[in-house]
Amino acid sequence: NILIEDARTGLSVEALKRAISNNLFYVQGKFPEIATRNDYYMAVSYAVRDRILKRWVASVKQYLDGKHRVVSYLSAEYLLGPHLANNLINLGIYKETGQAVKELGKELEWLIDKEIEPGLGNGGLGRLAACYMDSLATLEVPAIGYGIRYQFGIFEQDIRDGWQVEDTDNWLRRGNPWEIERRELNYEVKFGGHVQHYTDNNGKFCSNWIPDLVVKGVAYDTPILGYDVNTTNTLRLWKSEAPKSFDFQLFNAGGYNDAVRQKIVCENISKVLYPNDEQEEGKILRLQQQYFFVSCSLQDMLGIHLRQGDKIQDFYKKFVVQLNDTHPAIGVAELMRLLLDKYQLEWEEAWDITTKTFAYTNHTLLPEALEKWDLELFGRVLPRHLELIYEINRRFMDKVTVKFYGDHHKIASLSLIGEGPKKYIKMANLASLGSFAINGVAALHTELLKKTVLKDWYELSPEKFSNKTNGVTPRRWMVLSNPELTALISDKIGEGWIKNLDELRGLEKFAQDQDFQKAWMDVKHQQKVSLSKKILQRLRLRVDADSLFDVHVKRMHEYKRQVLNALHVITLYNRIKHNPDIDMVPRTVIFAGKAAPGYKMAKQIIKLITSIGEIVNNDPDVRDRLKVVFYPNYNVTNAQKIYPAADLSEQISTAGKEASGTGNMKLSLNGALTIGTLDGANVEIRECVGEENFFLFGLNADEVEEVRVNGYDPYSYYNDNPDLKLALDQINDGYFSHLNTDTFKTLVRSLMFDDQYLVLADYQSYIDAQDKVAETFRDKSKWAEMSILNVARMGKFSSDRSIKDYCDEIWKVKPVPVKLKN
Ligand code: 26W
Repeated sequence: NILIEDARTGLSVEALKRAISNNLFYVQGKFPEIATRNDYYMAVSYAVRDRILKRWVASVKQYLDGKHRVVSYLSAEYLLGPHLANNLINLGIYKETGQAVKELGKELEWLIDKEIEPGLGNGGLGRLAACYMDSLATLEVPAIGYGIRYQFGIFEQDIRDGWQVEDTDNWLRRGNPWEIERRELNYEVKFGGHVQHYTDNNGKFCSNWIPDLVVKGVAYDTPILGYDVNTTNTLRLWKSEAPKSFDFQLFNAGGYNDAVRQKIVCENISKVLYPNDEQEEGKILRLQQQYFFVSCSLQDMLGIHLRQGDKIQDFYKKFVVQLNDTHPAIGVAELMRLLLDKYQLEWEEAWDITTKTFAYTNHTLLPEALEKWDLELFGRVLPRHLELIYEINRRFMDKVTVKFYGDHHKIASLSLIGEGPKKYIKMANLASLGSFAINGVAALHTELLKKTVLKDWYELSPEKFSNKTNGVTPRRWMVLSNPELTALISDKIGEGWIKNLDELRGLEKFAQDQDFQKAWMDVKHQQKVSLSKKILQRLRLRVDADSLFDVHVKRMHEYKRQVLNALHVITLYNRIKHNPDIDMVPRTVIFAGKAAPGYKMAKQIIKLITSIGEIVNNDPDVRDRLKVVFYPNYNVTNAQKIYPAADLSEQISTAGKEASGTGNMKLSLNGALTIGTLDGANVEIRECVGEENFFLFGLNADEVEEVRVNGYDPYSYYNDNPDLKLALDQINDGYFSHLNTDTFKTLVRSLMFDDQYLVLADYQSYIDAQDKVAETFRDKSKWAEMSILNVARMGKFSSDRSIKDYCDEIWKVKPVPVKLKN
């Protein structure tokens, strides 16, 4: 018995070697002489998956049979990153697998690099969902993540002539060994049509939704294994297809072409991820995507619950459903529909269950990101839900009108329906009303939520509100991406920190130790050399690994102020031009990030950065003192290579605009010091690492408000600051664009006469902070000390801490350890 178990799923080098060969032969029908790199990647992945599977089965059995509450995370995005290396680390067999692969004549790293990452997310929100899945499993919390299996994830970015061009992300083209297709697990989802009302034999008022389109959602499961535990949770992503019966009917009626067209319409729903970050589009397909995955997921949960023989009334005891922003907020109306129309509950009972089930996380304060659906469009796609939302709102408005009698402004603001030239549905209001808990993602963000976008909701139900500061998983963002730093840290304080990040505190006492400082900076240097090689390969640009690596990586957005950084680069360049022998700290300024394809200004900013790079990098006067890099196609894979090499982390958003940020945490945990504003989680990072280890600049959120109220005049900043004026004039006059004055016209105008994000107001303060950075960097020992202290004090920003807080304060769930039986 034990022998068989070992042969199939043993963790020794021998067992792994045999498993890889077996997979190559029996699963893929290949032998070493003809096997390709991808064949080997597949074989290793299947071998690893086999080892995860028995843990997965044990986990599912343990908590779906038992009486444990399960966390259901609803998210339109999961930015998972490559699986193989992560699973090897979480299983604890990285070394053994490396050895096994070596003995088969291949290199593990070479196979790991072959994986195409699943880019099923845009940025922060999607990556947070992935970190949370890792922490839920590691903390042994029963959880299911639900989402969409987009056939095409976030587009791939290429840079041509300095501009961004997009290419489709065909991530499934070589197959996906990590998912298991579950054809038998599928649900029907209705769209469009109309609703019939009738009274049944018992005199009960009933509704019958007659759709004009029915789509089938098929489950694809990916195991999410925790670190150093058996717990393996499920990420269940839905793919849309045409239901067999439906096209069959059309086919029989002679409508072959119609049947084929229907099939395409159905499959389109999970075809592609919307590449917009913080910008609402209001497209029908997007609403269809949201409803599609939420409906499948709720039907699935109800099925699981009822199969266990439990009462429908106890649904909320079995599942707590977290809404990752408002994208799945339609779930509130959908659960009501299912409880009323399918399970025949009374309104009050259904509403009671619904509002005990959902909790809502808000991820943004930007007004343009708030989801609103044109009411007419909404009614065409989801006629029954429109009725339900009207009824939810009618009952709510009855109460609110009494409570806030005469305060029309407040009543209108709380309404689920917005009035104007066109009526619309406010998803944040639906989420807030339908949830028992509402949270922001950093302390400042939560405070601003209570004061601004959700003010009226806070005044109505203050007890629902709490803060849950974001976190990131140290497994992927330290152990996996920075094995050298991991080894150095573990050598000093043991490996406990990987599961209990507060233990990093143990590094504090070595912060001034000369030998440790040297080892610390050696690791950093090694990482910078690696990244330099990548930059040389990818961009044919030579950068100096001894220079200060100044890293600004995130989605391109005006509020994130990549332009402010670009102005600093120009200012440094002008100092060199003005005084060619100037003694300055050499810098490599590294940018990376995608712009939403329709976001003109963000694309122009990319062009600005690449154009500055072209001038600066090729100017012989500059010598090796300044380099500008735009690293293309920023994704999880590339982020893992960039973070470890950073000396300086740019977190320079306009105060009050970045909800939290999570790249700030990843960079800091890899030893980068932060230059930043008092925005999002920067505030808490600074509190933790100590103000003396953080380069602060700029207006705070209150001052930003004040400047705006008093009438902001960017032009006066331009006029009064010669360095700023010179930089902007150069951009405007075509200094960086072959004297073409059109290229950056809209950008410069927007900065000088509008400047929504107060770039000009913060310019001088930023330059001063950057000068302080450079001065500090000259003192290598001081820098090392700050960097060590910085890492030592970052324990709070583990996603394990975030998830613990959610578990204790919102979900009320406890760990359920999974034991393996042989
Ligand atoms: C509907 C268009 C759209 C798409 C995505 C609007 C808004 C979004 C997301 C909410 C944007 C997002 O990713 N927000 C980021 O969430 C992170 C995780 O909480 C935070 O760290 C970032 O500060 C926040 O910008």
